[in-house]
Amino acid sequence: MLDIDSIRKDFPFLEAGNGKNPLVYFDNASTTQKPIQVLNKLDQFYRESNANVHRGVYRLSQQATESYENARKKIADFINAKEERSIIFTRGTTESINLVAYAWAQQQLKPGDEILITEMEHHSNLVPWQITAKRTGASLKYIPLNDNLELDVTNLENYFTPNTKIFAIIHKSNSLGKINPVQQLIEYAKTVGAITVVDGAQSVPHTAVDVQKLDCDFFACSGHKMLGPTGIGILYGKPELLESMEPFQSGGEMIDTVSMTESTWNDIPWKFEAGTPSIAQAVGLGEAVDYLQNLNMQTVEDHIGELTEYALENIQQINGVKVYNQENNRSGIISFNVEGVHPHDLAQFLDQDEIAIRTGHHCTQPIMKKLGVSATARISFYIYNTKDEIDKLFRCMKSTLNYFN
Ligand code: 7TS
Repeated sequence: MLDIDSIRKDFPFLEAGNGKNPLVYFDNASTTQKPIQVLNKLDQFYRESNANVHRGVYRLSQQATESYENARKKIADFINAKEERSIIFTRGTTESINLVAYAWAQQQLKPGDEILITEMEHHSNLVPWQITAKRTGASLKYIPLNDNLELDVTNLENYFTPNTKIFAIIHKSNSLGKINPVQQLIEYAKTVGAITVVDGAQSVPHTAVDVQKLDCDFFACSGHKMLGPTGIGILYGKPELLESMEPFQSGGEMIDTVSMTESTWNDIPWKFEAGTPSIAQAVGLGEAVDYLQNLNMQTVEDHIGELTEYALENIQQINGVKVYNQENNRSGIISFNVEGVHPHDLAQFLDQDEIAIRTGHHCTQPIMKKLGVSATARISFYIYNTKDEIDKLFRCMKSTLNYFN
């Protein structure tokens, strides 16, 4: 079990509140708050060891390089990547997926090829593939959601064909909390020879991910959704694939030799890290990973699962609430609507009690279309959330609904 009292002491942000009420923060799928350990690490980096990486021979530059590369090692361990050179630092999941779309797919695909995604994707794992399809002449197909809002995995041969060259899938849905059977789908994708991309933005913060076990070709995630700073994310790629690819962006850092007419490329991962990277942010993410590992990811997952079950049980007792996707294999994220109340109005009322929930389409407009709504209210949990906070949310929701009725 997590020691929540002790964890909450690490998050001064939660104490601030609006003067009357402490903050109840239920928008963790958007971004998480940062523990004091990460804040201190960033502060210490800028105060004591700020320098650019991979350049100077002076002490500070070497220290900064060491901290930056050490963060890479921590992240490789965290997702069980076999080699550190598989870990590319990016700005986040969005940039990681774009890297694969631009530097792999747009170089490889041609008319007749197929890109396969799902109807559950965040726009970050949809729009880059639409653009890629347009540019290459490949066609974009998707695995649809069934009436239970699960991926229809019954007749996979309908979606995977010998022309499927790339299969990109969301690991855990940011609007439904659904955990997809990615391992099974990756196995299937391999039978048709497709390259596989997993959007792990919502899975890595909640559960122990093992990229070797998944055996995906690429895996993307964001630091800021797992206690780390903004501006830093990860693309994991199998080394042989990364080696075979052309660079994504170009300039300093990513080169080996440069003449006035041509250049050769640095080794991976640096071939994909053009320019000065987000150094302090990477170091901060390394600290966040240490924090999560100290808690133990299984314990983190259990805590989030327990909060989800508790919330799902209790939300049913509120009149007029419709919860989307209550079936199995979902955790951490609950989307719902209340009859007769626009989710934005609900969120504004809750905000007066310093309760932060997300409303909108959650960058998943196709899912909203499937649900037949333009927006939902969404609560999403993390390590510092408690059942008391859930009780408070539902108490406030009930009084808000009384106001409307
Ligand atoms: N993929 C998934 C599944 C996500 O949930 C998000 C962000 C992204 C990709 C993009 O991540 P970024 O760090 O590059 O922006 N999801 C959300 C959300 O649910 N609310 O705000 C951002």
